[in-house]
Amino acid sequence: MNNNFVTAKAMVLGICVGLAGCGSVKVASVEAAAAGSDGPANPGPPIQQQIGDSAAGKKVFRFETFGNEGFWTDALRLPAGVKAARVTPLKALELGLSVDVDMVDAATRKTLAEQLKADPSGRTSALLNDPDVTAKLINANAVIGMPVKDSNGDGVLDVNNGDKAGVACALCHTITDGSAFSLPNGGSVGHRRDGLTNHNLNLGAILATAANSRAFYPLLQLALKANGGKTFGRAPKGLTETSTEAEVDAYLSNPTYYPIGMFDDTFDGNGNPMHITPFFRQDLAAPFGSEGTIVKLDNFSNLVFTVLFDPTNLTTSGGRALLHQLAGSAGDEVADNYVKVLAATNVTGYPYVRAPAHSKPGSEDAFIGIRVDNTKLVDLSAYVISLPAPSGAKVASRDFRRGRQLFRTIGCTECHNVDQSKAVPSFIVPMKKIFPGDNPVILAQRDPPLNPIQDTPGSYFDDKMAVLNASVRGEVRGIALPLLLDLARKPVFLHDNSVPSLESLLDPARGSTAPHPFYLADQQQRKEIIEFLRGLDDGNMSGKK
Ligand code: HEC
Ligand code: HEC
Ligand SMILES: [Ca+2]
Ligand SMILES: [Ca+2]
Ligand SMILES: [Ca+2]
Ligand SMILES: [Ca+2]
Repeated sequence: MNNNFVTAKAMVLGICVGLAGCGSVKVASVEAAAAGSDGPANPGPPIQQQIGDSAAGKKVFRFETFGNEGFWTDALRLPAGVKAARVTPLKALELGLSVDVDMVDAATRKTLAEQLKADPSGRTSALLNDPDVTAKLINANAVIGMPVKDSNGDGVLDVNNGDKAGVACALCHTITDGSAFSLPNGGSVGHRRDGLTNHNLNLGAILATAANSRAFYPLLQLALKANGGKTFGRAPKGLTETSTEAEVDAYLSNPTYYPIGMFDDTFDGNGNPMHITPFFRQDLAAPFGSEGTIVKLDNFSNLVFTVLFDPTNLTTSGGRALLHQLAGSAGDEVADNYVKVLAATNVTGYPYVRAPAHSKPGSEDAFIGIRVDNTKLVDLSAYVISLPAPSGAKVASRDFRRGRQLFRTIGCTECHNVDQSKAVPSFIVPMKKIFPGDNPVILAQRDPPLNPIQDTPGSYFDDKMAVLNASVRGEVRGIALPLLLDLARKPVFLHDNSVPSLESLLDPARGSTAPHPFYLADQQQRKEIIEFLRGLDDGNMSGKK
């Protein structure tokens, strides 16, 4: 205990190393931390969500598209690309896609089980190597997150004969229990486990498989004239409105540029994919987005449905207004170029997701001025709030307890709660505090409340926040607190995937100016706190397991 105390004190001071705001850390809070605390003294205002019917919300989560199958099938042409590339079920699993075994017909299930018995790796399974089976699985709505609609109204689902496939929340936010099959580092076949992050999803490669990946233009890493042709992101060169399909595919399918388990959800022309976050217990997670832009869950969902699942909506007057507000002439250029790309690739009849005009265009309720059916949005909220967190890993109770005590005493609770059944603190951790090496260059001024567009060269950590950040709602540019749940399953850490393990996250070797520079020098203590983190769930805090 005494030992811990000394380390604790040194540690709290250690956290300050390299922090510009270090001088302003109050002595009182240092002492409180040394004595041990369960969470930040001022966690910020509690955030309430509007909720509807969770049973109805389950359908929304799994199958609702609001018409985005028009974008995915006619503009991006994903099913055509899957067909042309003769994607086998095994290949689909390698891309990280999952299959809902409950949607697969009994005969196919039986054949698969027999073939897996003969070769548990699945490599020689005739079924898993047959591209026609891929279409069959898609048509059965068994490929998770790619719902097929009876677009031609003939009562049959067939994506190769007039029907369209879209995208639902489940694509990124569901895995299976792998009860029928699980491909190492890939997808699985089994019963759905909604809300859990699909860490193996290779979205970049999936998007590249589409026949017209250029239709994803606003969400690619671009070089814009308004920015003097400069680009930022993980690729050395930005794409343009005249980049070929092959060039776009080369960007998307390179995991160095578009890492696995990540999605670039910002239409800012920057290549800034971020790791998919958990989507269970969303009553605990606000504000939403790693940068905390959005306070209400239904508003976040509306943005996903209206813009991310059909980015052609960015070419509407509401979409253009948002792009202009966020990025001025660069935003206008994205919209203008996007129209050119869509014309050059014969995309017509867009936007596909249409929704009524909202009374507060530009607010977080309707960033581009439209809002899909509110009942479905709040039903969805009810469902993802009802989804339980998975149980923490089984860890040695002695380590768990010692790790928890360390967590309480070395400064972690300046930001995080110990008890993960409590909502995360709602404040935004300012960039300089979470990333002392932040040293941004101002790229453009904007109208208040928006902060200037800025970027720290040489780091990806701040890229997500360059254009879109919590200054939209008058908050600072920084990072929102994450759920510390399901951590044992996480292969990489921090929103930008920059840290390969918990061991590395907490190892002072990363240095005092790195993102999240909160360390334990003692290896044994590091091990204990890691066991605590891995063991965390939303029910084990009082149980003192
Ligand atoms: C293509 C992959 C993908 C799909 C599909 C997807 N999401 Fe996400 N989702 C992400 C990523 C990546 C993040 C992390 C965003 C960040 O860090 O800012 C995320 C984060 C979120 C968050 C924030 C959670 C938090 O704790 O901050 C919410 C809310 C959310 N998604 C809702 C939805 C809804 C609703 C749908 C369906 C309409 C959906 N998502 C579909 C990739 C996806
Ligand atoms: C100044 C506030 C602050 C302090 C102090 C702090 N954290 Fe964090 N922590 C954050 C924020 C914000 C994130 C999200 C960062 C991101 O995703 O980029 C985070 C992320 C994490 C993650 C990664 C979660 C994930 O899903 O990748 C872990 C684990 C973690 N913190 C543990 C700790 C531990 C252990 C300590 C004490 C040694 C600590 N934190 C101290 C603010 C803080
Ligand atoms: Ca049909
Ligand atoms: Ca392609
Ligand atoms: Ca982006
Ligand atoms: Ca940067």
